[in-house]
Amino acid sequence: LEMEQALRLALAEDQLSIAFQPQLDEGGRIIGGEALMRWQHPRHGWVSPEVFIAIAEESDLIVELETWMLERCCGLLSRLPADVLPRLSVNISVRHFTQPGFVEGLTWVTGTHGIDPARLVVELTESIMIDGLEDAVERMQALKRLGVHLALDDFGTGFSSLAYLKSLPLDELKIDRSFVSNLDADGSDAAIVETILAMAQHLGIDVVAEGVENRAQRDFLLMRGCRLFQGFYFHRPMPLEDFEWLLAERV
Ligand code: G
Ligand code: G
Ligand code: MN
Ligand code: NA
Repeated sequence: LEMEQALRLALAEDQLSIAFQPQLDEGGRIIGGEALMRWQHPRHGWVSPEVFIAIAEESDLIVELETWMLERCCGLLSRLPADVLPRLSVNISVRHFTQPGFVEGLTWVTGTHGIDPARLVVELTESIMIDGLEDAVERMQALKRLGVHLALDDFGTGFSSLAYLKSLPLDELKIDRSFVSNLDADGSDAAIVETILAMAQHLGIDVVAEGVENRAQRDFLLMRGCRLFQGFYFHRPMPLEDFEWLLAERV
């Protein structure tokens, strides 16, 4: 509870920031970025998002944090033309996703900033199916009507049922980095990644490989049809200023 209070204060007192990790196509061109929340506590320093996101998710505080995040990201999208920054991905927790008014909120924030909703990628995890597949599909369809793009994050680590995939209105799958990191060492993870890529191709869903840390992993993925990449091999998450420099360099 103490931490929750500190986090509320952090939001009010401007201790939160956003790190951006570029996403690249097969030619090395930056096609977007993932926005990741950061918290620098005045005394304790950087607090891991694994820790503070989990605490925020215990209450509606996560809704406030992600609303702040969406506001910032839509602001950035409106400031940068689509040829400089085609898209931005934002993580949305299941608690926020199932909140009444979530779709209305997104409609409002994209509308007030005058951005094309298709430039916003909403990253969800398999936990959105916690209340059942039908509820999740219904909510996702409402988002699709607004025009935002939908990605399934950490794919392969949750439910891991492939059957539901065809019922979800997804634009993108993000292969969890645990599979990518074992590509060199582990034959079975290579098989899993190949299967995910083949399946996504059949379903017409884009795949982003996360956690790409070396060239061997990139080459393996590329040879099997992966076209979108994110990971330390290319860029680490970085402050907005650096991200904008990088984008300016590329144009
Ligand atoms: O950012 P890494 O850089 O350490 O992020 C750790 C975890 O925190 C990841 O699983 C990431 O998805 C999550 N995360 C970062 N920002 C947000 C956010 O705004 N909302 C949610 N739900 N998760 C976030
Ligand atoms: O769960 P989600 O995919 O949203 O989390 C993104 C997390 O992955 C962030 O913590 C980010 O810092 C981390 N990340 C991004 N690229 C790499 C990578 O190449 N290697 C590792 N180990 N982590 C990465
Ligand atoms: Mn993510
Ligand atoms: Na992920």
